Amino acid sequence: MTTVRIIGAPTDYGANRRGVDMGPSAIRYAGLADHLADAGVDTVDAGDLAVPRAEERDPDAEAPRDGEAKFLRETADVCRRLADEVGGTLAAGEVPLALGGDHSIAIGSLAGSARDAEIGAVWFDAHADLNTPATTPSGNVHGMPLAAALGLGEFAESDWANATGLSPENVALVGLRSVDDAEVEVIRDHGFAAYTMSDIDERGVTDVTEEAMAEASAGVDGVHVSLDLDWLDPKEAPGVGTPVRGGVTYREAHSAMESVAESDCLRSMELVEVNPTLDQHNETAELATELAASAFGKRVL
Ligand code: B3U
Ligand code: MN
Ligand code: MN
Repeated sequence: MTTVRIIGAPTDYGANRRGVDMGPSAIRYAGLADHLADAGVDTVDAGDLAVPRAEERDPDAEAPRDGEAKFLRETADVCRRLADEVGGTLAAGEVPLALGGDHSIAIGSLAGSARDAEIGAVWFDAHADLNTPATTPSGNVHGMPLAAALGLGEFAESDWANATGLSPENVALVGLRSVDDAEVEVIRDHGFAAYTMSDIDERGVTDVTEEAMAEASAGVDGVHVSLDLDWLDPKEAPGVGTPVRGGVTYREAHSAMESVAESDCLRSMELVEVNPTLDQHNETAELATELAASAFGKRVL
């Protein structure tokens, strides 16, 4: 039987709003372990990484200039430790499920997942997360994790961000609807498989997800699935820091996660950007747990 190891990464260093650090608690409280049991997997909870609160850090110690990455040193510290947890989980024959926290944690998940392997990544997100410290409009690292893992721009020389086992041919982005100009260029230059909401409207979410999983898994050991809850429409998932109208519905999200399970190449996963301070009755956290269960194979019959 598959064993899923739950690893909490309660960081909000990479986000523009506080509160997303409470995501791991909210997701556990929503019944993650029970939902995963329904999917027929065993779970082990590794607890949370220790993450000092942002207020305890001196914001002036490393104040970024306009557009630079904020809290990059703190993010590197969290991601190094998360990469060790994720890498160790895989080495022990278990499947890591990281709970954010903001999307910057994906830098650690990807580094850990790609430690001794070639991997692909499928990015379910309204955003492309392909900014670098040079192109970011916000300074927020949660807009950069895919660029960091691919070693783009300033991340090329990084000893903690660049996941060398992940190559651009095995990256697919699904559900795009808020992409910065610099990110459009990166997508074009690298030829990523990138599916917008229009593609989902035209082709259906199952078709698109099956193709994304096939592209990401071609010739590699397995696929990391990164699920940013702002992929869903804000009506379904109000508890996120950067909601964008026009996202997928509850049913579409489940269909996509069922396609993830059917692809049978899920290697590691993360649930990110759940912000309980913006949520209604924990419904975004509940949705995250249900979607994880679908991705790990839960079915009605
Ligand atoms: N692309 C913008 C906005 C953004 C990206 N990811 C989130 N927001 N959650 C940026 O700041 O890089
Ligand atoms: Mn994201
Ligand atoms: Mn997003």
